[in-house]
Amino acid sequence: MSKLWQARFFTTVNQLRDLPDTKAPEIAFAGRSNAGKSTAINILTNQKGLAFASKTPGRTQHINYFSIGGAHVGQHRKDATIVEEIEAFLVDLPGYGYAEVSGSAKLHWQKLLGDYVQRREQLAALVLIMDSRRPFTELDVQMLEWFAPTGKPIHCILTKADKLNRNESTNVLRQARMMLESYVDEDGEGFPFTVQLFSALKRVGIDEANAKIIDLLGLTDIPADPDAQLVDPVDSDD
Ligand SMILES: Nc1nc2c(ncn2[C@@H]2O[C@H](COP(=O)(O)OP(=O)(O)OP(=O)(O)O)[C@@H](O)[C@H]2O)c(=O)[nH]1
Ligand SMILES: [Mg+2]
Repeated sequence: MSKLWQARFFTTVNQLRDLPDTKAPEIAFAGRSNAGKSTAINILTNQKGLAFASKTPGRTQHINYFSIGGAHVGQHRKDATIVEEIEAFLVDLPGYGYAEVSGSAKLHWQKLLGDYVQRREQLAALVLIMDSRRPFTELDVQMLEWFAPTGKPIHCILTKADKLNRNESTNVLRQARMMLESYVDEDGEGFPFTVQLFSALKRVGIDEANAKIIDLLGLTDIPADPDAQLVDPVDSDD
């Protein structure tokens, strides 16, 4: 059992001006299309279909908000008193880098993502989801560099670690740490960047990611229940 298991669908938005007028801290999952954002949210919330996960890249095309706490919040009940009980939000962002999205739609999303991560005050931290076989693509680095100046933490999750052997996993984690440590501000200070390996399929790194997200959101987790029922892991994609 984790506090994140309380997550429920809250709202979906298509434009920055429609972002919910909420006060609770939020943590956003960003990453390339197909990297495993929605799957990670499903595993962390122990709900198979909460965030849509798919073999077809580009499925998450809106910003989806999931609320934590405020136990009686329903999808259509957004009145102020109920919204106040919400303790935090998980935000599933549309994936970037999806080749078949048309030029103008791509620009729309690129701009929206950039503006959202740079300006959203409620955003406490970013979870950067990357395929462990090809982390830190150009667009991932751009996302990192857009967000770094806010001074807020970035937790990188290297997904699909089940595709790597032990040696490859060790190497990719070490290289990722070196890459993140190479960022320093004008005073030579490092940024609050962290990284871990993750596999939804083999259930690797779930506790670590859970603890990190709970911490970044300033929540207190609820004690683990050894008898809790876990949802099925995902299907491997390729
Ligand atoms: N082998 C393996 N496959 C995974 C893992 N996580 C996700 N996948 C698969 O990767 C594919 C894409 O996962 P999604 O969670 O839909 O990816 P996404 O980042 O939300 O993609 P968009 O919504 O397009 O941005 C699906 O077929 C998943 O089953 C993992 O840990 N291991
Ligand atoms: Mg998705």
